[in-house]
Amino acid sequence: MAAATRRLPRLITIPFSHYCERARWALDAAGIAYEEESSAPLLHMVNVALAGSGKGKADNASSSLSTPLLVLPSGERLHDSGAIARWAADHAAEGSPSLFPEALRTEIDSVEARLHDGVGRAARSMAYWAIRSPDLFYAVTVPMLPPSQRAVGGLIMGTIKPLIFRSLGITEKRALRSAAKLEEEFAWASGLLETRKFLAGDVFTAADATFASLAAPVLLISAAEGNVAVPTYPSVKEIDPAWRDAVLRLRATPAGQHVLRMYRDHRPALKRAAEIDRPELLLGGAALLASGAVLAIAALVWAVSLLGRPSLL
Ligand SMILES: N[C@@H](CCC(=O)N[C@@H](CS)C(=O)NCC(=O)O)C(=O)O
Repeated sequence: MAAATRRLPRLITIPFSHYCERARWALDAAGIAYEEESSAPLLHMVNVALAGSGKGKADNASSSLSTPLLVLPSGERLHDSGAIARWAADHAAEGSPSLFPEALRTEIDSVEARLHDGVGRAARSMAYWAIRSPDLFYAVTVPMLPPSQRAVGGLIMGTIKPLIFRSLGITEKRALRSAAKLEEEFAWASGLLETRKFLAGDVFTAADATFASLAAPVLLISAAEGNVAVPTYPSVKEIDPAWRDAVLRLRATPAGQHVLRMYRDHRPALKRAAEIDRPELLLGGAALLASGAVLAIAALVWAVSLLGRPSLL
């Protein structure tokens, strides 16, 4: 469908990304129907570029082609999960509860800012590490891809996995640091919950939805526990024993229990009206990989030729 004739907002995602889940939850809660166009990491760059955006740069582990990206029917683009959540609240369907009650806006902003940087990044490192075995990695990611990519999902994710791990610097050491950071952030959130029922006050707000979305890949929130959008996480029993304890410890904290409650009681049904599959992204991704390989070879040839010139030594 041509961009000009689209009537629904288009949410461009990496389907298992927790920042994308934050945006999706906000749209679902606001009762806003949308189309989701998802792709594997790397291919998302092609998709975001084709959508005419390259402006997401909200943390140093995200590129300017980050997801989620919301393309509005007017052509306007929102390229950050927080901006999407605020837009959704401002355009909520009649009768939908507001996730940003006016009286709590300042508190929500401050809780969310801490969650975005603290929980979001640490959760990504720890979760990727915990599912690093090929079997788990494919079981979580491949079924979430659109059909054209799922058909060659093993090949795509097998090629992309080392690139993801290298670009995000995911190692055991980083995962251990992330687990320690998450314990700190969960202790902070548990502290907030000693004096209030929810993270920003006594009602459910965007702060709770954000915390739950960003923590879901670490706590391995399952479909049976209310994870309607990313139902592919393994059970705690399936991950390697070294990480199982860390997950169970986080789940058992008041903050972890809060996340479980948020998914059980507050994760709305999906308002997604359609899932768009764009097979042409596969070609774009192959072209991206091929040009990366050509550049790497050219750089190597250049470096070798420099070393070979005595005048430059
Ligand atoms: N601040 C951004 C962060 C988004 C982000 O880091 N997205 C990840 C998905 S987990 C992504 O698209 N990474 C790939 C990239 O940055 O190109 C937001 O909240 O939307």
